[in-house]
Amino acid sequence: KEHNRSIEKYFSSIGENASEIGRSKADIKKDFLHKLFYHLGRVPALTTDNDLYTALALTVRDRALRQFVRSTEQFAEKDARGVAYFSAEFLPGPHLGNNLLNLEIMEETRQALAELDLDLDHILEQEVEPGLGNGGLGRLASCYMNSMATLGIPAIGYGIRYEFGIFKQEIREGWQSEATDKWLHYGNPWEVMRPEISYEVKFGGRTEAGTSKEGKYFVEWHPESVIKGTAYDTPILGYQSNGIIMRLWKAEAVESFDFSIYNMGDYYRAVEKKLRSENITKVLYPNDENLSGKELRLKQQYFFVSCSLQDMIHLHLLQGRRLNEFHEKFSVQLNDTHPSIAVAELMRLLLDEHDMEWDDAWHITSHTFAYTNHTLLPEALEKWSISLLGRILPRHLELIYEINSRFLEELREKGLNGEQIARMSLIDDHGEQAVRMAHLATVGSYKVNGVSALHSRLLKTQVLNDFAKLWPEKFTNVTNGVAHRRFLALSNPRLASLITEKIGDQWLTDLTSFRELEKYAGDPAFQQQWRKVKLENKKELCKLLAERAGVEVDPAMLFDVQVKRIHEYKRQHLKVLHIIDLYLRIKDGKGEDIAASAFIFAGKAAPGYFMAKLIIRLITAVADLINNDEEVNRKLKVVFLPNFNVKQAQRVYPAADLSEQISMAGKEASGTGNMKFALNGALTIGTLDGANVEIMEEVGEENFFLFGQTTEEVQETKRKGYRPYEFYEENSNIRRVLDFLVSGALGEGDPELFRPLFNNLVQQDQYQLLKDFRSYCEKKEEVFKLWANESEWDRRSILNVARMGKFSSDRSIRDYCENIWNVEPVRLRD
Ligand code: B1H
Repeated sequence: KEHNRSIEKYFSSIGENASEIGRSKADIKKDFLHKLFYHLGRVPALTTDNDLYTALALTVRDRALRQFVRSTEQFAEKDARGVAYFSAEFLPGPHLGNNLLNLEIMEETRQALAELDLDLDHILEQEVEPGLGNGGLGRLASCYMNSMATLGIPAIGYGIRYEFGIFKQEIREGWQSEATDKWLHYGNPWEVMRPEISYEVKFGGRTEAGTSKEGKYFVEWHPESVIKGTAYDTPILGYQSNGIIMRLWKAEAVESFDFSIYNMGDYYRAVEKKLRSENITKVLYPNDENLSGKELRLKQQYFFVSCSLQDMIHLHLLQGRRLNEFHEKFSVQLNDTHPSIAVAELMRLLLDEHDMEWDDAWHITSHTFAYTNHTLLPEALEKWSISLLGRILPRHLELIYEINSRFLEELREKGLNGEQIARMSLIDDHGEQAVRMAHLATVGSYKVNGVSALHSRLLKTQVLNDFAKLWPEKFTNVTNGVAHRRFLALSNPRLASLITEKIGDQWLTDLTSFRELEKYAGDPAFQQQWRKVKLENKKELCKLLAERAGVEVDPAMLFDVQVKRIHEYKRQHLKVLHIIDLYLRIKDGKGEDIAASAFIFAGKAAPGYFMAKLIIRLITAVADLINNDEEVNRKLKVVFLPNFNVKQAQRVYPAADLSEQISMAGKEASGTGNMKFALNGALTIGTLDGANVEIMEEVGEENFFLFGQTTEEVQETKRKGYRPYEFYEENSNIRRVLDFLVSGALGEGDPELFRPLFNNLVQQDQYQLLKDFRSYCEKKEEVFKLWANESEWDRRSILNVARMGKFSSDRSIRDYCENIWNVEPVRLRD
């Protein structure tokens, strides 16, 4: 402690003496130049755009780290209970703009740069975002990081530092092609490498049981290999004060990597094997709700979970606490089952490495974890085969068997029958034996939640029904939310200032204050300002569409937008079928009632998901046909915007008039894009699925374009034996559109190109597009009619925004704190 005195003195001066790291224009300018010359070593003539970006990022990172250091000190002082958010995915989006917003130095920075003849917007454009997630699940984790920081929750996010994130999507001859995402190519100014924070993670080998001299049973794991995980910390800011970190682990070889290579003379073979071990954190699996069951994926999951738990135990003991109170000091939130091997890993650490007895270890473990389920899709429910688990994690397989046998015994004592017990077992005995990770997570957690009211209800009544009956109090709901500071204040500055002019800026920390906008919804002058903002945003998006997709769009058109991962259940092709229907009507000379519309799509398809890729091909084929047809293209445009990511998303939501949320009811767990659109003033056309239900409840049925079957109706249709072919035969509209798919009019004249889609819709139509088609088309007629009534459209748009208060991730995090974490926000001193 003694030798730290002067450092401590300096630390507290950082807090007291604001000029140490100033927020004024002059301070920012001075620090920026300092970074440019002394950190990057650049002479002015050779300075690149990336240098300017990096220098500014480093300037801002200093300020972000200051917030983090101060928050951490205060959390420690209070000895507060904290949260560890375990997630295999994070999608933070560009950091720079968001950090400037949260530090409230956007304008000072803009001016400081202007004095140097530099343009902040141009510098912001340079940032390559970390694409360390697939879609909604990863983005949710990042929204939650911002809200936890804002609310003063002692929290840390743990994940994987993938060297290559989600692939870069390019469109070649109408098809998706994938390029590697080299996001680290120019370096990453936001992270701090922590070489001293590293842990060893074991893989493979065998276990050996024994009894100690004192007569204690123990198990030793003799692994085949060991890998080192090193921490990389990125500060994540909350609004106005607090900072927390996202700690991502990178895999590195250790010297004694492979115990089977005894012959140290075989240097090259040893090095080669070592290098292979670094593959663990090379690349993000791009599958999204479509599992691959790959060995490397299991290793990734275990790797980051083991590093994170070891780190937590280390911190806990460092603070002089006893391991028995681990669960009193931490709550660990499992973001889906991807980190659920943590249940077995914490047991292993407590039993094998810290000599605890089973009952104590189980008490701690089952009071530490809470599990969020994000999907009911059967193909996305993780299972790991016993043979793979036994080979990679032999000790964990033993522990899972032991957890299971104790659990099943409990069920027997409760009088459950054999069928029920088999259904609930952690081991699936159908076909190749496998561990059901959702069951492991449920048994090992003290709370389980879904991500919208509907989804949580379906989770309890269907997928985890047996568990919900056994432990009703374990199950709860936390409806998702979005970081409204990023997705409104930062990305839609025009709307943000218009709103602030009217109602003040308290909405930045309390989105429910948007209610005050309701009284202006019918005000013609306000409506006009509202409309003007939207138009300006649309003009900007038009530039992007021209640049990235080569399509010229008239900003006066109705911007009808569907952006999300491409998935059959999300039904992008339902929208396409409707576009074809409109096209054919116009060709027939019957298009008077159709509003001039730009149909905008964006989203990635999993590289191995044939149908999803074919849907992209269909969109680009329809776009080619329509955009090049002089008879139609003043009325309709179709655009596929390539490589949808957070950066693009921030330009799309502010410009949308209509938000498409058209999944088959019961399939979309929540959706979060639906919230971002409505927050930016788009009206929604949607089914009663996921959080759409709650959005409609909030904004009012009369301000929402509802169509399609309910979840119950969908299930009833299926139960009665759905025959899509009957719709094809009986509905001439549907027949005309489907026949068009295989007529040779699309995609270079090959009538077979879209045959698989045609066949699928006519024969199975798992997601009941044909059943919902008529209802969707009818709702679109209503949309067109309303679009003609500008002032009524604007009124509803304003009401939508005014009633979005519930969907801030600040509210979600408060729900987690109250219902799950039992964590109190710490009010921070500045
Ligand atoms: C969601 C996933 C997901 N649910 C597996 N499940 C993955 C599953 O790489 N994998 O293996 C990746 C992602 N993602 C989404 O979560 C839901 O579909 C959305 O409805 C929801 O809004 C989002 C956040 O809760």
